[in-house]
Amino acid sequence: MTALQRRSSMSFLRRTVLGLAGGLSLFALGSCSERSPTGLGVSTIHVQDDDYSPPAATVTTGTTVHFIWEGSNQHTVSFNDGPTSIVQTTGTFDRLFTVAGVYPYLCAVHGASMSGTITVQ
Ligand SMILES: [Cu+2]
Repeated sequence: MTALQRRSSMSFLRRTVLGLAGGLSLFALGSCSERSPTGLGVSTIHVQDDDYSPPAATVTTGTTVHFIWEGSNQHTVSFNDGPTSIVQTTGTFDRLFTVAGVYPYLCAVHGASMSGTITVQ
């Protein structure tokens, strides 16, 4: 390998490393950005007094939906098909969705007036 070839392969390597670093920082920025509260890909639902925000969310299969309690009243997240949180005023509840479908849930304390739906595509 000539000195010129070595220099040009080094600069190629440097460009590749810089390119990767640039790509990774873009990826990091993307994953930190706020997602639309009602659109595709929502993964966090806020459990408030006395509703869920947003009440309807659509996610893709493989998404874990993260419920976070933010009010001061007691609430649950209780899915019609079984999984349920405990009654609590603070904390979180996670559910991983691996099968497409519509998953209604409600608060066992407040009943149908506090309900939501996760649609998994
Ligand atoms: Cu409630």
